[in-house]
Amino acid sequence: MANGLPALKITNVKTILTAPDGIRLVVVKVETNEPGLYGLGCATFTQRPLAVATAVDEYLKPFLIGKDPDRIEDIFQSSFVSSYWRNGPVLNNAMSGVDMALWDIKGKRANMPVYQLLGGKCRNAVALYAHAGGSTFEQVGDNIEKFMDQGYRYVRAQVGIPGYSTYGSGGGKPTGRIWKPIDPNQETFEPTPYVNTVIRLFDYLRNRFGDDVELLHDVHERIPPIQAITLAKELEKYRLFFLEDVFAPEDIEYLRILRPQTSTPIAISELFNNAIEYVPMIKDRLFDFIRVHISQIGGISPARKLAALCEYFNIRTAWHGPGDVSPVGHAANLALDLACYNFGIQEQHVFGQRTREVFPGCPEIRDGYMWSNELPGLGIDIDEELAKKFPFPEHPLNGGWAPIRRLDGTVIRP
Ligand code: GCO
Ligand code: MG
Repeated sequence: MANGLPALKITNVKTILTAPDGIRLVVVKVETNEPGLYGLGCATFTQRPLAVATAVDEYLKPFLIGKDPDRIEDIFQSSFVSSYWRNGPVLNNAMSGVDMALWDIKGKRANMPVYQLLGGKCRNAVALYAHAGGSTFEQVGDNIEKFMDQGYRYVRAQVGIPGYSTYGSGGGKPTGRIWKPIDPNQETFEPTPYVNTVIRLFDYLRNRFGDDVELLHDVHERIPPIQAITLAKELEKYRLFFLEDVFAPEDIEYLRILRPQTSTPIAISELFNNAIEYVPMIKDRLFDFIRVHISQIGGISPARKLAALCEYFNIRTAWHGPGDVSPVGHAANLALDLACYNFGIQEQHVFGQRTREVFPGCPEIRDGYMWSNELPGLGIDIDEELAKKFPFPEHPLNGGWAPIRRLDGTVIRP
């Protein structure tokens, strides 16, 4: 620390784009002037990955080179305002790549896993929920049973709706009349058959399993708010662990109408980017589980504050954990899950062999739990040469989503 200036400096910031299992992942690597000392962060916004790469490579890199990587909070706050306009998914993901990498570096410097820097373990391992889908109730039930046999106490149940494209499950065995869309080539969804089928699904599952398993469901913001309220009320008797994304972010004020009507536990927020979307909802206790996608809000720094805020309102964490969170992002989820008292549940994604080879140290999943490998930092690395062998797959929309429409052709929320 000569002349009061830091000896340790950021020397490079770069994005690594890779898709070992076909899912577009964006990882940021922050390098320092200390040989071998670098950090990794997740910046995966799988529908717009190239926009995030531009934000990192063209804007954050020149802003950060020469800065002290120990000043995580200062780097977060100054990057946040360096674009003046802020809080969007692209810039938040770019900042998350850097923020997680800085926590990784600090952990390596301290020779401690990141969960230690956050206060140490509140629990030995992190309970996971698995995804069980199927085109019939029996298939969904059989898949739930398989997970229970592997030690899972929490399972998300999604069933295909005949004739429609359904989130979380393919197919759907026709049981009644199938209405044809005006345009036969479009992906179609109708809310009413979905709501009716899901209510029957949970009736079937509770009859089959009694109280042996905790059940979850993701509505994926697809239905009109008043039907979502009906669904939440009807499902109350099946005692879900949580019902996710009953409303689109644009409709969250409906939570104020839903809450007095049902005690079905509500999980929401994977689509939130901006603190003003969640802070008012938290202070009014309008949901039970915060589902934020950590890279979408800017990384570990904002997420640890959010978890602490939620703790005072007894809202539990259920950080978003699908396949389009990179293994680095899952390692960040794990660090928070272990250290935050108000942990609720963690969504799991079991990465394929290729992804595990590209990311040595990928969090271990065993007996329905995720475990820390106890390595310093986030405990995860990347084999850059191998990552290059899995470029983003060719796709007409570069990974963007095609629309889903009603029978008459009206586009809906995905
Ligand atoms: C979930 C989610 C995801 C999202 C996906 C979007 O709860 O796991 O809803 O499956 O759809 O992450 O890219
Ligand atoms: Mg979801």
